[in-house]
Amino acid sequence: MTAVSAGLVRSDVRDRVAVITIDNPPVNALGAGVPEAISESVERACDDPSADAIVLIGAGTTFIAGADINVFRQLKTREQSLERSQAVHTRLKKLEDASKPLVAAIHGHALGGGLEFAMACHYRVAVASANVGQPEVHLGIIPGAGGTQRLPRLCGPSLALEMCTDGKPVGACRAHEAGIVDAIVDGDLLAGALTFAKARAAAGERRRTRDLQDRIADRESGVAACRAIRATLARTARGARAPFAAVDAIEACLTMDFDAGSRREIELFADCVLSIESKAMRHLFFAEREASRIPDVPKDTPARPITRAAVVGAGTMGGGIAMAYANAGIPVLLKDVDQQALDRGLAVIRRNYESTVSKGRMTPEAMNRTLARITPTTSYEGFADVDIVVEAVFENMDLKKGTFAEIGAVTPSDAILASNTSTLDIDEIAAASGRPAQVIGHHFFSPANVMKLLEIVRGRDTRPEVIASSLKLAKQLGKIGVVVGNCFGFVANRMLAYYMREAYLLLEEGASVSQIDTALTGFGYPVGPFGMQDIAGIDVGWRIRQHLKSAGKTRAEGPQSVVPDRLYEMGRYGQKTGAGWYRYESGSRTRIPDPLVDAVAAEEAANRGVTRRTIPDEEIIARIMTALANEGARVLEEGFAIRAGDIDVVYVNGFGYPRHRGGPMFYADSVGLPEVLARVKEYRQQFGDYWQPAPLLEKLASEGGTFHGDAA
Ligand code: 3H9
Repeated sequence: MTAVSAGLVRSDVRDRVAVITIDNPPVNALGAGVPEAISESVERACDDPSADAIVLIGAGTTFIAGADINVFRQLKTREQSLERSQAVHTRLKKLEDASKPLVAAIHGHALGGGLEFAMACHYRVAVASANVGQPEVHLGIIPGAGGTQRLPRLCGPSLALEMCTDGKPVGACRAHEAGIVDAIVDGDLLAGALTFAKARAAAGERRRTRDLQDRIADRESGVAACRAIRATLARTARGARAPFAAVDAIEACLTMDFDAGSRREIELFADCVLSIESKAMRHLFFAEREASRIPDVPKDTPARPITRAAVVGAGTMGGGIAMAYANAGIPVLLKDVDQQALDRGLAVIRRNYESTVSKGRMTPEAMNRTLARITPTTSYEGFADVDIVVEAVFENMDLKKGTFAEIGAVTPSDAILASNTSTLDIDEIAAASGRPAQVIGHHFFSPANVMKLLEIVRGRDTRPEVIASSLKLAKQLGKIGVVVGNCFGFVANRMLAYYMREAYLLLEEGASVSQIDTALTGFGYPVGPFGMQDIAGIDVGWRIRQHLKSAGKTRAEGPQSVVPDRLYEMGRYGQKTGAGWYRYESGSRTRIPDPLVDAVAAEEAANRGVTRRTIPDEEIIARIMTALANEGARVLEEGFAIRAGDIDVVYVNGFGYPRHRGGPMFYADSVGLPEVLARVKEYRQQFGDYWQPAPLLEKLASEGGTFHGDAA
């Protein structure tokens, strides 16, 4: 056995097969030096008389997770991008021309450039647990190393279009059925890959993906599939560029030869990688990972394993939280005060799962297994054995305090006591438990079993271990945890109040409900502010406002529109009552604009002495986004969010803020902080002193800085 080591890539020969091992932890990304070292190792293996075939494999837990995402930041001009991509394409063609059978052995992930390297090999074998994918659209780019040209040649245009536009990886078994992977290896991957490679060498077989034509021979139906997916994307990927560019590149694969198609891919890649959309999405990729780094909670802080949980309150939120635990395989007690409330909650949970089953996204067996993890109860029996309790009772301080006093008494002294409150003071709740160091906010977003965000609210006394455990638990639940401070509304709802304030005021000033919602969906939101409230319930906001009034507080500085209160008084709570900001036909969720609501807004405008006018869509976006960024700046300078990126992560994952805009703070940076500041000042002149620039915004704008430093 001979061995050559080049740091990031090792080579040795085993049983007449050269084994090239990529060793670039943590995910074997194709950072500087890695592609070069792979090419050199393959060349050497081709020249090595002691090897008849070559296997490319990853060290550690994965094959290759793709290009190093940091590298894209260095691309400043189109020429640089074109040149770099051309070099990668040339490299992969050379790999494909290897004179000995070249086999990629895949475990973990073969993503992006990782799959592209694998497709430039002659064959691919994988363990069943591996997955392969082209996730580039999640970074605002398209596959840039031949993926859009080789993938359709292996699996046909339909699956290639799906993989390159939704970015979701596919499992090895599906990839095998589709032709992306040639064999599934049972047992040891390297042993299986060696056997496979030796057999190809013995048969004298080598297959270059770029020569394959069968799967793309039916050009007409391929082009029709491109047309169809563009129509779907026009609805589902509003405002995004990359998914459409991916379709264009795959269409080029169907209508041009390999080299011309590759040139098209290189050009489209360059357009995408330099776009603000890609910058925004790359920012979020790193911000979502950075959110788990808390300066005063070191990485090695012990985290309590969560194996048994309890949820108190079986309403909409409590039920959704119990589902999130059950989905993650954690047994959960679900407690409510009486059997009737419990039965109601359980019926909703069952209906939710049944709907998932009816859509083919879950098997009935999996549903029964998951449901069996939820144990309903009307007592605290079993609470002595849980690792965590999540309180999700009605948003009322006295009720929450009473609940915490009870759970403090019945749970182990080191159990985590979490509150799902969205606005109430965590410290006050914590004091009632008798164990404030164990208390923390776990603010889920509705529907709690679906939305990715977990806002983790640290109280004055919360122990670092409880914070570390909460972050780890968020990952276990498939969520992104963001640690925030204990201010009114925390980060998410504190800023939302400003978003809604502007929406209400714009309505009074003359924009219609549907104009405002359409402007925001055009910006990229899945649903506008009024459509969203009709889903969440106008009664929910009304209750919070009542609570605030009695405490002598307001949610956001500035005029408080009474239009939402008027709707509440009319019994218009939203979709659940068939009318809210819109009206709904029985059994339908289609939003039908209702002139009555605009008439109420006009009446209230007259009461406040506001002259109504035609408002351009650009003003709607500018006012709402400026209000968000200005309040975000306050949150940041007051220390309730650790980083601007955390605010972005909260908004994208909690409220459907469009990913391709990077979040409210990133968007402000991309508009330019001097411009954002100028808008605040202009609005102050136009609308009143409640528009006050946040000191941090003023400071950064005057220094030429940004909220994100050099990430923006
Ligand atoms: C591409 O390939 C373009 C090509 O078409 C053409 C090019 C010419 N780069 O997520 P985790 C880091 S575009 C740099 O916590 P997991 C990550 O930041 C790329 N860094 O682990 C984190 O660092 P830290 C297409 C990367 O087990 C650490 O690794 N590929 C990269 O939950 C662990 O990551 C993708 O989009 C990278 N490519 O999930 C795949 N990947 O510890 C992106 C990871 O300092 N990656 N890091 O915070 C993923 O989806 C997940 O990381 C993966 C593992 C599923 C692989």
